[in-house]
Amino acid sequence: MTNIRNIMILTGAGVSAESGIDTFRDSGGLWEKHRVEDVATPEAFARDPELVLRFYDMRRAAIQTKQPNAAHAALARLEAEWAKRVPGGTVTLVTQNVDDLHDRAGSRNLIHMHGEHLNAWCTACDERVPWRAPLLDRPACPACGVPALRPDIVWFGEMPYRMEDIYGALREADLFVSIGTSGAVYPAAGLVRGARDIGARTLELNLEPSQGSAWFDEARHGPATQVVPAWAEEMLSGG
Ligand code: BV8
Repeated sequence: MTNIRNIMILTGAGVSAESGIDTFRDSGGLWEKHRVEDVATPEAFARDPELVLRFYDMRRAAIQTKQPNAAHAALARLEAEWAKRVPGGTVTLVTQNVDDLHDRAGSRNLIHMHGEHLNAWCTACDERVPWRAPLLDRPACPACGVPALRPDIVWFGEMPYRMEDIYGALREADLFVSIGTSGAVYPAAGLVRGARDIGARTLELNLEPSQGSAWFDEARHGPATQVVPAWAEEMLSGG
């Protein structure tokens, strides 16, 4: 792939599946065990905060026992080495995932558009604080002391984070790559069309065709820990 300077990468639950973190829609996925509207909406939190806090306490504890996999590592390496191969070139990683595996793998130019498990958000003073412990027992906010902490997660009906930064990087992209996502949730699922509109090449790396696969110039199907390192190596070796 020649004359590619700026790469935008969008990841979803599929990139963390081989680290043992449940995806959402696959069989046995999170949404099979819980109705979205019962656990991932502001209305659900108002209606039954205990159910929602227990759901996120379970997932927050679980990710702390998991490790980044070869796909996370390959994306961090691509980011670290791309500018050496293409002076001034950029790699922007936008993730829908709320786990910290991209961060632990070393990705830096990283946008968590749907929030992070390892942060808590105080609805009294609007502070976001690093958080690893449960929230079910309604602990006091370390900043203002009010017991008003909620998961720092973008729920359905809430505006995703840093959309201006995401659209800004999309406008500069020469290549848009979607990895491990079903393309079911917006505005994330609409980014590939934005990429096409500005003339960027589009590539899907996924276990199977996603709901948006028609929008991609190219698709490579297989487990992320296999297709992502091969693609990253190809990009870094000028393939
Ligand atoms: C909003 C945090 C206003 C919570 C999440 C337009 C049309 C229709 C509906 C809408 C629309 N615009 C907005 C909506 C409503 C809604 C929406 O999209 N609903 C859907 C269900 C139709 N969107 C919203 O509410 C969004 N907010 O719109 O605000 C707004 C915004 C902007 C501008 C103006 C107004 C907020 C959405 C965010 C909700 N929060 N996460 C939590 O995690 O608990 S979404 C959550 O679900 C994830 O973050 C992710 O985004 C999505 C799950 O999708 P994936 O990550 O793709 O996972 P999935 O399991 O589905 O697929 C996994 C894929 O991996 C599969 O394809 C599988 O084949 C593959 N795979 C599996 N194993 C592997 C693999 N691939 C490779 N290797 C493997 N080993």
